[in-house]
Amino acid sequence: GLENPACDGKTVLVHLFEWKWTDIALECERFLASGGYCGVQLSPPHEHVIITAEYPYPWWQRYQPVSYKLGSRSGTEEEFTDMVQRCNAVGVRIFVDGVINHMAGVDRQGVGSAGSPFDSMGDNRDFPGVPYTPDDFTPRSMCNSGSGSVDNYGDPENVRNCYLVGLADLYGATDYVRQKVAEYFNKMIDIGIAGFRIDAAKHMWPADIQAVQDLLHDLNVDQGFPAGTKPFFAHEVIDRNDGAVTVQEYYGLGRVTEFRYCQKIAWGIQDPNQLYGVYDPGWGMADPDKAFVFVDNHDNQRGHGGAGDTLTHKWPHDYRLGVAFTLAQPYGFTRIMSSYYFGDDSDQGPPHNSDYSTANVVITSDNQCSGGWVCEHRWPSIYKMVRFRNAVGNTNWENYFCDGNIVAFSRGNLGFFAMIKYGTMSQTLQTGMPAGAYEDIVSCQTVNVNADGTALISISNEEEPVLAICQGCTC
Ligand code: LM2
Ligand code: CA
Repeated sequence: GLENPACDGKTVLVHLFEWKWTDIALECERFLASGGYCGVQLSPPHEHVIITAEYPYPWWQRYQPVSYKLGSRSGTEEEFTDMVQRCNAVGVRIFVDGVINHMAGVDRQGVGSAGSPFDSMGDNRDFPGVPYTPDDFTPRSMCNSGSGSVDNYGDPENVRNCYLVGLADLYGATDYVRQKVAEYFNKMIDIGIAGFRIDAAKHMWPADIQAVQDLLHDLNVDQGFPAGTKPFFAHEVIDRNDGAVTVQEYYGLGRVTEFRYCQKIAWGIQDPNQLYGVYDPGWGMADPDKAFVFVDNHDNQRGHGGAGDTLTHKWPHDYRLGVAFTLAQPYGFTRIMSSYYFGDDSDQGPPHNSDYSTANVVITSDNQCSGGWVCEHRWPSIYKMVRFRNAVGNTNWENYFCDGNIVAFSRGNLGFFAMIKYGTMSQTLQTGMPAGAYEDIVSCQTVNVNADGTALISISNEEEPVLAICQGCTC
């Protein structure tokens, strides 16, 4: 379940949440290419509202589009293009967070991040930067809620035709809206991006998304994509068995976010006996070749959409285990979260300079980040497991072992993974691997596999209690 035609056999994306384009270009060149990452999910690149009054520049201002100009808190169109070209040059692909369900909230007016005026107050729907006018928004008569906002997740019409948290809902059934969105997407495809995360896909009709996808260009061959490659899609559908809209409705459009995985992995790290059932089709979870899987995302790590039972960087020990396990097991196409530090304040924006412009990412001498950036994607047991996932491909998991504390399994005969929740271990286990000496890619210690496939498996680092060997992998 790992296919992404834009990824050339690589199997993991990283979301560099709120990073500037200039920093992402550098990160492609200095780390991601050699780290084995297929690509980067960006924060939304479109022009967005700038919020200062009720809160200074919250991260979520970027989920309120003003136009499709490529001028945002992360940088200009020139910087965007330079990033895409430099990342493609080192084989790292760029995936855009597309916010196309809505524009700014109905309590907003002013000037956006690229200088476009807009007025979305009350019944006004004026977005000259696109341009959109009131005709381009879902008629109020199509929404059956008293407030005009989504308030009944049991009713698909309410979910798709009403205004999500008061955000002016685009009328995606119209040719004009479809064309404007496709124009925006095609511009970025022509620059050289590889695909999209579709924000709030649950709040759009699948047929309207399909109509946009039908208008899209193939990926840019001059940027190294094979001829005839369609853009990759991950549709954000928050389905936790708690509403009328299911991920299955979006199968025809690409991959779908699997938020039940976030719960399942958190429960499984809590009680390792539950880990083997982390993919549970009986629970409605998306098919392996449709699921887009992650331990946490920018919303649920801070109590926004789909939150509850979520592991994050705030519990580094358990988080490492959760991400390492996720990368080791076969289910889904995976995305790693890369965060900035925040306290109890779920509105707080990224690290910033005195004028609130986003701060540079700082790389330390031990290849980690500082300056307020967490960079989970550089944590050793995380990025090394990216290599493992690439190496084991589509193999099955076999030789599963769990004693409630140690969890171990092989991936065909290409790789073997072990982790321990508490304490250290030294135990003989079946690795499923051909006899020979391998290097544990996490600790760099040697693992000797015997002729019968068994090996003495030792984990002594309680901070990074993960061991992985794979064919063709070195530490
Ligand atoms: C998403 N997926 O479906 C994003 O992942 C999520 O981060 C977005 O919400 C949401 N959909 C809309 O794109 C975030 C944030 C909300 C925030 C919106 C819009 O989680 O809290 O809503 O972005 O910026 C904010 C205020 C809300 C207000 C609204 C409209 O928090 O109180 O509603 O703006 O002004 C009156
Ligand atoms: Ca909608």
